[in-house]
Amino acid sequence: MTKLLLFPSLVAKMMPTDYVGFTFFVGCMAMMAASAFFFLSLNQFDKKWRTSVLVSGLITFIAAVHYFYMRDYWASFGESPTFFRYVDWVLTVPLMCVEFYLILKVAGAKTSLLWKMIIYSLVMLVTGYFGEAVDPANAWIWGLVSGLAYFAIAYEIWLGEASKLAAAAGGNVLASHKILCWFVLVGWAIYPLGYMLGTDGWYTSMLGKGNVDVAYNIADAINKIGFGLVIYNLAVKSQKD
Ligand SMILES: *C/C=C(C)/C=C/C=C(C)/C=C/C1=C(C)CCCC1(C)C
Repeated sequence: MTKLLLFPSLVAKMMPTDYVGFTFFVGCMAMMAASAFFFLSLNQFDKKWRTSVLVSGLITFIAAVHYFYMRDYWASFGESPTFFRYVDWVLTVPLMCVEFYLILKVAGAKTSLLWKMIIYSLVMLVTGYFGEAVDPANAWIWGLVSGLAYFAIAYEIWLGEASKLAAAAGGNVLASHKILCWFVLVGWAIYPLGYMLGTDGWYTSMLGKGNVDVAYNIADAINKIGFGLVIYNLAVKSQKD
């Protein structure tokens, strides 16, 4: 008893078999290291590219802070930190839309394109949150609406206005835009899969249940850090030409 009072535990225990906790821990470190990398590289870029790389760093930095919260939340309660997860996404996914807008500005991208993509992403995330946290009994309906908004984003960048701007820009911008498009189509597809593993719906009999956080943590590392590195590479290349 006295021992408890003298040494209050400030850090939760992590079991060696807690692979969910492990991915949260690694997520913290990866997001922090990536942020340091992007921020410390800023000086090498001129003004035009500095903003884009700065946004890459902000995305991983915002995620790093949320990962520290989520890691502790998981360690303390053994529950999915759904609320912090969605706060993180609501901040970082619109910033990824900003990245698309910033690189397409050379071809004359307008803020209306940016707002359109931000609104799609907010619809995608708010309906996803409802399905996971507010009205899980109807998870598949919320997930479907969310999926439609996701589809709208993918359509915009692959075939819509954004793709036309990328084609007009050509060169390095077009090449990088294409890679980012693949991130959205393949990397982002991990999220709805995680959602289906974590909620109950008609798909549960086929997919079974799994840990939603492992899927989300892996997807975040791929998408946030990978996305940032594509922008970083584009900045390095464009500055050389
Ligand atoms: C850094 C965080 C990123 C890139 C998060 C992306 C999240 C998604 C693409 C989530 C999509 C969802 C669906 C398409 C349907 C089910 C609900 C969501 C929110 C998991």
